[in-house]
Amino acid sequence: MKEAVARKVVRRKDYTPYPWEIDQLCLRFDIDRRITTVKAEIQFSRLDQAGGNNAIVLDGEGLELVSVALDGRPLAAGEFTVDADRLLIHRAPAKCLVSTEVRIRPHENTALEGLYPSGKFLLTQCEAQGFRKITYFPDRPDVMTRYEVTMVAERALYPVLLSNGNAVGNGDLGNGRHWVRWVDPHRKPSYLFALVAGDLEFIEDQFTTCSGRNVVLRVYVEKQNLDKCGHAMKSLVKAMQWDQQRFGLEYDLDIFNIVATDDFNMGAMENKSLNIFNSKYVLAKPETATDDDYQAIEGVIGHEYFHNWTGNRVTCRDWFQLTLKEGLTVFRDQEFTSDMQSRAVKHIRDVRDLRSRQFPEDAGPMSHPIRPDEFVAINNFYTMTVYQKGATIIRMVHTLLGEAGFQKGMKLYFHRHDGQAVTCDDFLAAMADANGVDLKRFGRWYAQSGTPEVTVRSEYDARTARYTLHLSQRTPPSHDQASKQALVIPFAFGLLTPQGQQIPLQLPGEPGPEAFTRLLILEQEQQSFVFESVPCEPIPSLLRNFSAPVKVVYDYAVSDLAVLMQHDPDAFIRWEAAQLLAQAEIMRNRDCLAQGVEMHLLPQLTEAFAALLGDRDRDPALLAEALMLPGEDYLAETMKVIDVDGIHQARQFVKRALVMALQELFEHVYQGLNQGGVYDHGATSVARRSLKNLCLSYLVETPAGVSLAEQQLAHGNNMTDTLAALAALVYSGAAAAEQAMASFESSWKQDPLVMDKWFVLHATRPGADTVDLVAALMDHPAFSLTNPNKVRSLIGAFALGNPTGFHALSGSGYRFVAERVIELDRLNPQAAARIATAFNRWRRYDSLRQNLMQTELERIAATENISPDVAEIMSNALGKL
Ligand code: 7MF
Ligand code: ZN
Repeated sequence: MKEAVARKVVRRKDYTPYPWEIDQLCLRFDIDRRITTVKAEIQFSRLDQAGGNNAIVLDGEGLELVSVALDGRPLAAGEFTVDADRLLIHRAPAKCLVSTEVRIRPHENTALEGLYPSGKFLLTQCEAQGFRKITYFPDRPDVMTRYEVTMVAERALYPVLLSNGNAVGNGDLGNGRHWVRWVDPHRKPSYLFALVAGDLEFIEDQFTTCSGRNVVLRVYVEKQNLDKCGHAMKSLVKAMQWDQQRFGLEYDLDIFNIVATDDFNMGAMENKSLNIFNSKYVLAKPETATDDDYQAIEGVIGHEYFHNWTGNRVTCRDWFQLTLKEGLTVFRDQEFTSDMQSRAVKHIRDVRDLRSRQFPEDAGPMSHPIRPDEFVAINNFYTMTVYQKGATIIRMVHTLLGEAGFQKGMKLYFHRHDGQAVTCDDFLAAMADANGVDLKRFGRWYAQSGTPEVTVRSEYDARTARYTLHLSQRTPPSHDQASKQALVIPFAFGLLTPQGQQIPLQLPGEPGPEAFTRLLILEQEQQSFVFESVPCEPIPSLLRNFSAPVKVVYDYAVSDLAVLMQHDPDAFIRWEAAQLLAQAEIMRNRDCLAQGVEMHLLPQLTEAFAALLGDRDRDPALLAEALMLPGEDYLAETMKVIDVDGIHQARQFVKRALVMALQELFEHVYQGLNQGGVYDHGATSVARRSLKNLCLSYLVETPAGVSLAEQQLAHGNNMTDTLAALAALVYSGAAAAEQAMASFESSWKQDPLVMDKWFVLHATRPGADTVDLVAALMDHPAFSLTNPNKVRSLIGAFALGNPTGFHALSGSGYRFVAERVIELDRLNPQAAARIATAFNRWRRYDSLRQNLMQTELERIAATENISPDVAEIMSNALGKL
């Protein structure tokens, strides 16, 4: 198997430009669910002027070729070659027109790539390599052209026919069929092509851009969802406004369409002027969507809209450059959310996500730089690393250059590269040139994988009033790279007195202190920084605002953490201090458990939490983040050999012990925030609900709390409160949980997005027996293995979000997930490969579990006709040490 995979490795260093330019692509779709005919006319011009006749290579997969013609002349057998993934025209003149006709079968397409059905309509997904499942074409992002698309379909079944750009004509064909023609004036790569055909309805709004262009905005959904589109539309208008204000970027067409579908592999897709969304990132009303859902919708709508400049106008030369558009666009959507909501809360959540999901990825067998060097299945590289770490690396550029310098760089980037397909190096060069700085060394972040560790030591000399900080960096060797270089690490730093006052920071040679926070640049393996006139032995405040994606190694005294948690000016540091206190207490109890000593809570954490709960001045949303115990996945990463059950039990113990000690305070805060009244999702109400429901998640560990949760469930008028109460009951193991889940089900069985939440709750209930329930739920009428949201909510949530269930000692969790991966792979390799990553960290567990997981990995790897997607995950997990 390994050789079979190895043969198909694509390498970044092998990039060669496509030798043809394409002036135009005319497509004609004759649409039908069973057989759709696609006619393509492609205008070729040879780029190298070599003259004579040259071969033309076109990508194509699963296409039934009806005919191929060159300059109108049908080609005979010996003049072209077709195989499983290409069409080769042997000899073509320097300027020519290639015409093809193919048949495709959308209703057989369960991979949800190319043209496929969803409900009663048809739609496309082309990123990264889905266009080749629609027609023969050079399906690579550096081939950009203008598209003219004509769609023909039965009017009754497909009244709405959408594609990119402007609708330039339509007509009736008399036989019940009609046609619509679309022209996109902007050149684009094939991955941005889209088509939608079906019986959809829309809501409409409009937006006038800064230069006075009137843009029609539409959100298309199936009829029953028309009442859930308002928030998406509002978010789109906000995103358009924000991109003008903050980045000076204006929309470039007269129409912008969004389509929502229940059947989508990922979050959403930025097709030019025809964005397609997973319905969970469009549909919302208070009764069905939580505050987090509202938040996510705004963020994802922003993300896809922002791609219009970072991705579409300037795109990627090849797929190794994916982070060029994704890291940058995630950075932009993070900034959008930060400007719209709470900057500190957004950053804390992003850091939590990065640490609990990207750090493990980077320490495992799929470790890769944000700009990878090779891949088998490109779909496997839409990763936390490319997206989230990529965004953090853009954030470091922003930190180094400041907002004004960063915007100068963006301006130059667009000035140089608008309309082009470029590389990450081009981006960095624009940033560097616009600011007259050298980012060569910084560029190592693009090439090096793994999470750097920054070890901190310090001395204080009372006699000279000098404080010396020693920083050293080291990136552990990873699966893909044995040796690592020093990186440029912007390290934001401050000092507090033991009473919590800020100390102004003065470096040697400076006439006086400059600021309370200094951005130190660590670029050598080791560097020391001296601070003058430090009046007393201080407490260091390390990596303020999480200024770089690194692990800080420093042994804080518990009393110092208490000071930082209360007094540090940086919200991230205050949060981090609370998390470190909780982490220490959970892991100490884990040790107790392992040594057979009775678990017990030390007073420091209780005192710290009491202080947080009693704090009336802070943003309740920030308090909720601080009071949330670190997750089991994050704690697991801190152990050499992961103790799944010990971590779970110790974390549960600490949670219970905290609420025992602080029950009145939790109740008091809960009651103070549970004032009822009319529901709104303004920032203040959202923040209050988050702290209230955080309190409930503790209180439910007490009998009184269980009745609070039941009352909240009975009287809640919004999904945020309802789901929080239901989750509290389920996770606490309360006897009332089962009845509550049943009645939730009967209320919501018709709503697929709400049922997803119900599946997640079942799948993530801790315990070795959860696997049986998950297996049984596969027969639930609302479940379907062909729908990615269902697969993610039930199987994905179990495999990736339920440590005690998945890692059950019997091996039943592993067996169940392996079987589902194999089953799913036949339908949807991309979805199967995602779930298969649940086994990636197998070497980090005890030998019993290692053996069980290895058996399942080998079983999957040995399956006949396993997809390249899953094969790549398996060969990495098994192959490299
Ligand atoms: C926000 O990046 C952040 C990330 C590819 C599909 C959407 O716009 C996208 C697409 C994957 C994983 C995450 C996201 C997307 C995709 C995503 C969505 C919203 N170009 Br795969
Ligand atoms: Zn994206």
